[in-house]
Amino acid sequence: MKNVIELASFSITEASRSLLVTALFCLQSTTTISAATWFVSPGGNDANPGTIDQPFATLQKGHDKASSGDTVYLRGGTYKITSRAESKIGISITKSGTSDAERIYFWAYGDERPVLDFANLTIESNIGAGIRVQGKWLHFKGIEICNVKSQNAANNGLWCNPCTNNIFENMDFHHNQGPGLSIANGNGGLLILNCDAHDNFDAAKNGEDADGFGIHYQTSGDTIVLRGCRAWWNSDDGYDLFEQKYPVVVENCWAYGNGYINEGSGNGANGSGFKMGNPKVAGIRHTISNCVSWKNKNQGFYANHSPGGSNWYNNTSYNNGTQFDMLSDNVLSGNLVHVLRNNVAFPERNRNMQDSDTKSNTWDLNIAPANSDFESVSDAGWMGPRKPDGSLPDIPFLKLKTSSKLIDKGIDVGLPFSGNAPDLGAYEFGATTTATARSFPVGPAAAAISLRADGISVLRIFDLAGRSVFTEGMGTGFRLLTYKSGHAESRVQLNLEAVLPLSSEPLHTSHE
Ligand SMILES: [Ca+2]
Ligand SMILES: [Ca+2]
Ligand SMILES: [Ca+2]
Repeated sequence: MKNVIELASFSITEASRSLLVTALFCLQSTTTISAATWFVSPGGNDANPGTIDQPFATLQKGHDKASSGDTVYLRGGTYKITSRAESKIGISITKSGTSDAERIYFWAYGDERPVLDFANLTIESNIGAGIRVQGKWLHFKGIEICNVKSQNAANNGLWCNPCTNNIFENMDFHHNQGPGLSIANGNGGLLILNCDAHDNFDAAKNGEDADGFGIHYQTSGDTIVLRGCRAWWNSDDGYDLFEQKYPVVVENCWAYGNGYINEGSGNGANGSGFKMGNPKVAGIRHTISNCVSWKNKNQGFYANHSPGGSNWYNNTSYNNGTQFDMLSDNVLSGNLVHVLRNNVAFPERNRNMQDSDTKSNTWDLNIAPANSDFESVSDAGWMGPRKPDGSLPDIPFLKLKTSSKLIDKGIDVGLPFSGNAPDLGAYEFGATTTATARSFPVGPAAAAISLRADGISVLRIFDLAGRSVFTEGMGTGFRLLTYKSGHAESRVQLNLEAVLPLSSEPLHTSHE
């Protein structure tokens, strides 16, 4: 049974000015009577009832008990995985949710960090996985997946195949002997948000298959979005769309040092940061925007023989073997050309640009970026902890200085900008906030939004036991209602999306 209760409604009046200002704020609540909450802990027992005081021991058990709408919380600590669901699969996730508002939630509990360590598990080789996901409408959040082994080929950290309508958020896929996160087939509609993939290396294949993030073989359905992800020291490529036959959106992601192993000291295989090519089918136009790629062995941004072009907007390529390489085996023309706008190649070292529609990039404008154009060319801190909302750490690396000659030299491609025109590269000068899209489904829960004395509005979410499981400041200028669920059995689903203006002017909100 399900009914919808009105939580709060707001009207938002945006600050006027000629800046592009967009704001979207929505808050929804649905009540699902039957949703259950299950707990899993490294010290638990699968014979337990799965409560917070008597938790299960394995994610597999939590999954096996869960139904659509349920939440399976993983407590922090290391789970040594020692039994397998199938000969090639450690943990098998086959159940599905029913909709965006009623997923099955496999979440780290609060700020705790569960680590699924497969080092002691033998699984057969060749497209096996630590975890295989086949269900739909699932949401994984806050879980580390590492040390998946393989004897004579590559095995994935997490392999989602077929993969449809799932969310992977704040996950970390590392030190697996194959791709970190591998997506294959299915109907897309995925959000891969604020995830990391690093140090994946398939020694048995000389590193040829271990990409950080791989997305492949989808032919129909809905868009897959990667946002806020990092990929580094993967033996093959950071992000690879090999044989992906449906457009993908990659935005605000980083790639560093791919093609190298052993924390950068050893040689891996291909070594592209963003390998956005599909060598088989023309007319698959991916969009890659606001991404930063640096010190990868080979290309920063690479089209990988694709017979059709993609859109490359406002990316920064720094000190890669090659910066932008639009290699195709065909001569591209008409609507199959690559479209490159507002990108930075620092230094210019591009290849195979002859079939591209390229305007307002550093190389078109004869701008040679220099260290003095940036707040810093040191990447110190890039691997550091993410911000509380899961977004990438805020570091000065490759952000523009006041005096930078890259400011306002771009053209409008539909992305937010400040000043008179878009800047070149991944970071707009003067941008004070970044876009976030978040979802906060929790077990039987309450939420409160309040205004702190300093004017920062704060969203807090509590579980049934009254524990605060989420707290986040949401900036100034919001005046929001306070809500607390009166229904002990209700599930609160908060969908929050706030795209704040690239302006120092606050948003003004009032409730109706
Ligand atoms: Ca390869
Ligand atoms: Ca690859
Ligand atoms: Ca600007």
